[in-house]
Amino acid sequence: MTEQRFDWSSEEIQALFDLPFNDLLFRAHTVHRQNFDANDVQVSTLLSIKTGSCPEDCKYCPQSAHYNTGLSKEKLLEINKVLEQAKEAKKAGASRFCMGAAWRSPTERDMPAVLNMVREVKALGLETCMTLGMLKEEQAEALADAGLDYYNHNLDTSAEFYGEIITTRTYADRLATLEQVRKAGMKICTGGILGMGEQVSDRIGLLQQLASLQPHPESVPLNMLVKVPGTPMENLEELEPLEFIRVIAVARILMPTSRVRLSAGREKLDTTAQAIAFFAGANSIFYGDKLLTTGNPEAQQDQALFRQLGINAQSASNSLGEVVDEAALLETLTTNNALYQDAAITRVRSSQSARVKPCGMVI
Ligand code: SAM
Ligand code: DTB
Ligand code: SF4
Repeated sequence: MTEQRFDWSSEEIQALFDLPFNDLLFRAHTVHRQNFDANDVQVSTLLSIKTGSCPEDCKYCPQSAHYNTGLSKEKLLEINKVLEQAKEAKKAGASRFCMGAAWRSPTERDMPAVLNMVREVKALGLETCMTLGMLKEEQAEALADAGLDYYNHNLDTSAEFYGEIITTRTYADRLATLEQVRKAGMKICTGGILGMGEQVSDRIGLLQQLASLQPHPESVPLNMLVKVPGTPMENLEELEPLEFIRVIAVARILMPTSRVRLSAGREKLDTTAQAIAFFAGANSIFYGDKLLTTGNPEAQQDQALFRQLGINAQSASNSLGEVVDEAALLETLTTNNALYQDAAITRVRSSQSARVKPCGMVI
């Protein structure tokens, strides 16, 4: 394992950004291999449990009530709808189910329903993650007691640039919630968005802040801005994929044992760019055709990508240590899921050597 550091200076991080691309990639991939199976990628599926009309003014977000993006206001989803989606996600191969709400913070009235979602989704054998906005100490404790594994709360950018993106809360508010999450004993999922018009110094500031968290966040989602019409960021210049990959590589070097997630924006990355991102150290993705309100590559497309690259999807049952029942899996694939009724089934039937993951993802 690589030594973990929490005191990276901005000059040291700048020096990594300044490396020739091949040197940076070689270094990041070396760190990656020292700490992970380089062909293993964790897959999470997202569900928006409460969509739209958020009081916050995050300039990138289609769900902010400050902008007209055509989203209709929705109530908190009922538990049965959440469980339906969670079961589908598990069947399709996700190991973690991430539930997101367009809230500044959850109200006391919302908490019982949210806690119930955590308990019920966990009972399906999935890891659980929620992103609900700012948390008070008691709320973080209640989520942890219900069995929530991860809490997502992104820092989004540097402290310096933050005020240009969001005015309704502060960077310090964000850090305070992460502190509560840690204190309650949950794992932290925190990262940012690239392509919001930030300088390289802001990317450095974000990564430096993330890498100063002790221990490092278990999960670091790096999102490429999804430019949604109606938001103030809809016409920003497209982020160059190689610049995005550079950020992934530096994140891998700074936080050697964290899962770095190639998050929103994958629809804009072709197969080659995604392959390089995995080489640079990304080892987690959002899987399923929808993020919260915007699109994501189709599951079938990701399965093809994983097959092509020889990537193994870390699965729910894997993480629970269950044994694979290939007959049951084949039954699931043939009867329940149109997604797999082509090459995947042929592979399971015809080949002893087909790498069938316990989750049902055939690659
Ligand atoms: N309201 C909660 C919050 O802000 O923490 C949870 C939901 S919010 C949609 C979760 C994260 O999604 C944000 O922190 C941001 O990083 C990401 N996000 C939102 N809109 C995005 C966009 N257009 N492109 C990329 N990432 C986005
Ligand atoms: C994260 O870092 N990215 C996800 C998740 N955490 C909650 C959200 C991406 C949202 C993209 C815009 C949308 O679909 O609404
Ligand atoms: Fe609300 Fe979260 Fe969107 Fe900001 S990012 S507007 S807090 S849903």
